[in-house]
Amino acid sequence: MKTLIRSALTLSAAVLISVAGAHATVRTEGGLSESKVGVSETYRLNVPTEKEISTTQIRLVIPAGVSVSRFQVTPGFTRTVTKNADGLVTEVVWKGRVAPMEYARFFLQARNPAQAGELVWKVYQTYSDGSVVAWDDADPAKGPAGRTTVK
Ligand SMILES: [Cu+2]
Repeated sequence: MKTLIRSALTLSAAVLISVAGAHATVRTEGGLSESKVGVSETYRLNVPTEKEISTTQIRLVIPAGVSVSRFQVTPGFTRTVTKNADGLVTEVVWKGRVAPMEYARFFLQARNPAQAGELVWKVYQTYSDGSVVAWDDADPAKGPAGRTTVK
């Protein structure tokens, strides 16, 4: 009986840790948080569903100075792109379904800014009940934005 309780506790602790670590993130394709000035880079947006209901929409705001050129096809998702007057992609919305215990990955190719600095990637994750989780640093402890150091 003692063993059973202990393993149940260990299991719930492990679940808590994995949920806490599972934020929506933007990294390079290789999983890095840094890249180089002016190069073409492949970025990976990773979105885990952290509730008991599905994620239905993901909105990504492209940092200023980043020039998106191409998207990898993501089966099961539709994509809507917003561009500014210069033809640069400023925002991307994917609609589809990421069920509980699943994560989705979206890949895009982009040219980095010509100047060194920090890219801040804001992500807004909508669930099937209409609730939105903002990964935009509005509350950095709960919803940190994705970051890439360009140097
Ligand atoms: Cu999380």
